[in-house]
Amino acid sequence: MIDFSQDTVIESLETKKNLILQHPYSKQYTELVEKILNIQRLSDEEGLMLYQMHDLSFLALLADYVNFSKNHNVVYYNRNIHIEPTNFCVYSCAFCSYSRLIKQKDEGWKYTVDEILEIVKKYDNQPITEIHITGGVIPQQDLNFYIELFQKIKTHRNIHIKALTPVEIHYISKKAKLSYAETLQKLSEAGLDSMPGGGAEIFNKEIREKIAGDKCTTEQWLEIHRIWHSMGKRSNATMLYGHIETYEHRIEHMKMLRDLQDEAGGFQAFIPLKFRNKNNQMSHVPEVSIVEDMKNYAVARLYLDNFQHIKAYWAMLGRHNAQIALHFGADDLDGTIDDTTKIYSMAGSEEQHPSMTTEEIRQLILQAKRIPVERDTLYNPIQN
Ligand code: V47
Ligand code: SF4
Repeated sequence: MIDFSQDTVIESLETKKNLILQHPYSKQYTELVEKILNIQRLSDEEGLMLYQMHDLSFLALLADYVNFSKNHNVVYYNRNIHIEPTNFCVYSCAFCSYSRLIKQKDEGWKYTVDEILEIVKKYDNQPITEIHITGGVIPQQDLNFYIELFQKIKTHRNIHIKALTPVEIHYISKKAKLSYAETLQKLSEAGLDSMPGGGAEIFNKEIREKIAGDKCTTEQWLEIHRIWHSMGKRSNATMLYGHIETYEHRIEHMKMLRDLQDEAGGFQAFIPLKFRNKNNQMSHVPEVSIVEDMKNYAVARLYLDNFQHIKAYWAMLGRHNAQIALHFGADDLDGTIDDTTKIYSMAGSEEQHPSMTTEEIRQLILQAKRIPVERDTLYNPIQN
């Protein structure tokens, strides 16, 4: 357990509250501010109102207040690696810079179970606590492939496996002619511990149709997480923002997540993913500004009252921008990664070889005047 001094927490919350009340915007938004200070749920209209505010300093104060009341001064990170079993994909999402169609066979990779095991073995002497496994979707990497993979990893090393989004679960369960529940049960028995948040993109039907029309639907994405949570398991949720969606679509997306969280309760972190426009079918769509990114973190923190953690995924945002996000409601930076993911470097992220030592992550957090805490995937602090 992390030891928080109650006095410090109350004193600092008071200070933060006073800063908010002294801000000129407080007089303009009395009702909204009162709700936020009392940690009450915001309506969709209030969520939109936040998106329409121009003053970043006010949003930062509000989001920081709510984050502080939930997570105090702590910022979490973990030691993890990613494994992307293939970048071939039967789907063709317009924003994806990474996938290759099966016919483009010279441009991609497709690992066997044993090749993946060799990657895992490279980390035998390193204290990583999580392997994050997700990638393209192909017929060869079916349910049996993942069952064998998870069993072999677990036999080799007892490490948390966070793997497979609903996009993959939907595909492999259809192919195996099993229900989602049966598929998830088999994967869980093989060693799947939790699910990452990918594949959510944007839930609005029309926009989803345009950017990710051929993969699992919004309802299927939500249903798979619902079943997973009913098994007592945990997962994350993402939102791909800053492309052709509107603020209304973002609120609609977060509303669906908030409702599911009320019902099923297994989401740990919400992870806004900024659309990066290099090398994909949507390269003509400009990327949004850092101002927009920070606003989005703040609104997510304020609107998603039943999510404990908001993750600023530094591999996507760039480490220095992620550091700033810690003042806009984010309390998690994700992990060390060790240059094991290509999704964002191929889409043009400033992090072309995402890798940080724990010392570097801790420094980023300390520079932001927060307390770094290493966690495992389920947010248990790790004592070093
Ligand atoms: O679903 C793909 C996104 C996601 C682009 O749960 C893009 O801890 C922006 O979900 N621009 C996969 N985004 C990554 C993911 C994730 C990452 C880190 C941590 C966790 C977690 C989950 O990446 C996809 C898609 O939304 N993505 N291409 C792009 N051009
Ligand atoms: Fe395939 Fe995922 Fe890329 Fe879509 S985002 S094309 S499902 S790898």
